[in-house]
Amino acid sequence: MSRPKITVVGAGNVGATCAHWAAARELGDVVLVDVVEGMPQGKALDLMQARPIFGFNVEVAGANDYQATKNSDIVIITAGIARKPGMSREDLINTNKKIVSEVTRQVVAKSPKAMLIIVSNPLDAMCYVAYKVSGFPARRVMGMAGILDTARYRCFIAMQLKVAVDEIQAMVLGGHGDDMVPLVSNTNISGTPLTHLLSKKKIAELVERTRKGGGEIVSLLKTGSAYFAPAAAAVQMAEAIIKDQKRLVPVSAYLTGEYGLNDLFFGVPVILGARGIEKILTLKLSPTEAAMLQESAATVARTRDELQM
Ligand code: TXD
Repeated sequence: MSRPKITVVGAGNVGATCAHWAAARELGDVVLVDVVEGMPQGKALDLMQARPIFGFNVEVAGANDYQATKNSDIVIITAGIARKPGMSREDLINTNKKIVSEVTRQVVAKSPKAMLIIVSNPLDAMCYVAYKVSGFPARRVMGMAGILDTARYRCFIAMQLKVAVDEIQAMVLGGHGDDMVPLVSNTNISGTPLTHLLSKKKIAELVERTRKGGGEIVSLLKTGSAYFAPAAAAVQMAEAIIKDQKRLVPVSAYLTGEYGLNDLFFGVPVILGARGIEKILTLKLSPTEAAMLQESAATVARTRDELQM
């Protein structure tokens, strides 16, 4: 039996960190691909040399073409440009549309059965690009955003309440933009509703910080965007598929009528397992949350229309 094969396209901050988490967790062999000559090979070799220290036994290879990616089980696409201070995710659309189209074409030619996990921004639109270009069934194309946005939300709540992060149950839905929707009504701390523990004003502040969570890091870094938590989130998706975990997590999925939305990639709760997106769940939302979700969907639909595909 061979090990699962995970390709990561784009060996920059997020891509290299995905390779790091995936290899350290021994999810499978990893291939890092980038257009910059020598860089993916150098990072792969460096990771290979970390193996004797932490004792993980998987192969990591770097390449500038797709030969080594043949028959990948999972492909994580992080190729593209990242935001600089003052830029919105939507500002990246034209450059990243070209990059994600080209990368998808090359990936699917070598790995026709792979699951595609898209990371490049603007996220929901780039999922649409990969879906259209790949011709894959919708259950095999998905975007990483909701797990990250939820992790940020859970992290801010834990910091505020000074409790362990894994006691916080929550979900952030919607597009991966500043109008994403943290579901306050569903948030609980080991069963106790968040609304019993914090004032409305405090909760509103945490929600706002979550929505601007990516931007906060962009302004601190000044030369790029977040990558540790984004990579952890993408690798959790890969792990759920490889281990058939049936995780209930928010991911950007192709909708055909769910939540009243059509022909749109959008952050919704799904069951993630060996068949990819095995089910999309329709949650009962408060009227305010439902309205916020529709507002976020309108933004995502505008960006999709700009793609003209
Ligand atoms: O929540 C989310 N989905 C995100 C998305 C969280 C964090 C980052 N997010 C987006 O991922 C970000 O806005 C960017 O669009 C991507 C990648 O972010 P990263 O921080 O990793 O950017 P880098 O460090 O600039 O790396 C991008 C790499 C870089 O090494 C380029 O040389 C490479 O992509 N690149 C390519 N690789 C292969 N093929 C092609 N065509 C290509 N073009 C660029």
